[in-house]
Amino acid sequence: MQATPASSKHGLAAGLGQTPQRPDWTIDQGWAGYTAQEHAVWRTLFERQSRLLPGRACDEFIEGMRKLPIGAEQIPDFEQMSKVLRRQTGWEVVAVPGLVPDEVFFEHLAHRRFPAGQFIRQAHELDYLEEPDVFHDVFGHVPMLMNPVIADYIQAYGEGGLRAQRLGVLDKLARVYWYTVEFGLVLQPDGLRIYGAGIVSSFTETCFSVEDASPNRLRFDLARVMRTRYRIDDFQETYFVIQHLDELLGLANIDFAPLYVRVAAEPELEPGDVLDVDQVITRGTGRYHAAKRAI
Ligand code: HBI
Ligand code: FE
Repeated sequence: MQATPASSKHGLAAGLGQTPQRPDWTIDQGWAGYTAQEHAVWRTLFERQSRLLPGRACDEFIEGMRKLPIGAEQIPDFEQMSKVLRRQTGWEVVAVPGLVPDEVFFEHLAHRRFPAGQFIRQAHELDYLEEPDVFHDVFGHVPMLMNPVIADYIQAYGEGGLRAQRLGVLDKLARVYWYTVEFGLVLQPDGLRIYGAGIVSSFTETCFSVEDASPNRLRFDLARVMRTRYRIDDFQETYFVIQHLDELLGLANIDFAPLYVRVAAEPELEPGDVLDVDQVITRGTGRYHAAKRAI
């Protein structure tokens, strides 16, 4: 979920500080070891989001969640979830201590293994944490992995990430992931809905992204997104909107190489920029981020 660890607020993210137990950085989830307090934090987060999401999360998210053994009572057991996930889209969930090196992350995704943080945030940091915990990864990402289009798209992202690293353009591809898998919106017949895990697992950003007047909401365009920087420590200034999840599958079949060349020749864009060529769905007031800059 976060940008490359080096760019996270406090230098190397906690997860990367440790030396890995295994070369692929996976660990045992150790489900029996979760304390009552940790299950209680899960319950608080789960119940808050579950009240917010109907009418705000996309139908595919609600449907995916319904089919999974994920409930309010306890932190889900990854093996039990993986049994359902494998049958549905061939994915499984593996436990990791936190952020793992990019190439390890991509290697897992390319083989339909989703690395999910084993730890859960503390009760005093419900609304912001530096790196993806089990609530962000499991509640935010796993339901969408039940959807065949997203399942194929994220595997393609893994394969693309390994290529992008070799080409030295990982930052461009990471923006595509960020503005879709993490912070993407989709236009349903009954209105704007969330499919991005970073939003759907965030109590405050869920409403901000689809209801607040502050952010821009622009029609998704691949080259445009590749040029656009993003925020890692606050709400997004711009959300990119696709017409249907199938649009992402189209991306999985594009040869990014010529696109990387074209984008490299164009200036990078700030998160709040709006271009004349943009298809604007709502033009934001920018009030939220302006107020923060004013402090
Ligand atoms: N590691 N566990 C974990 N989860 C992530 O979302 C993640 C990561 N490492 C790298 C990373 N994301 C991003 O830097 C890449 O998507 C570029
Ligand atoms: Fe994430």
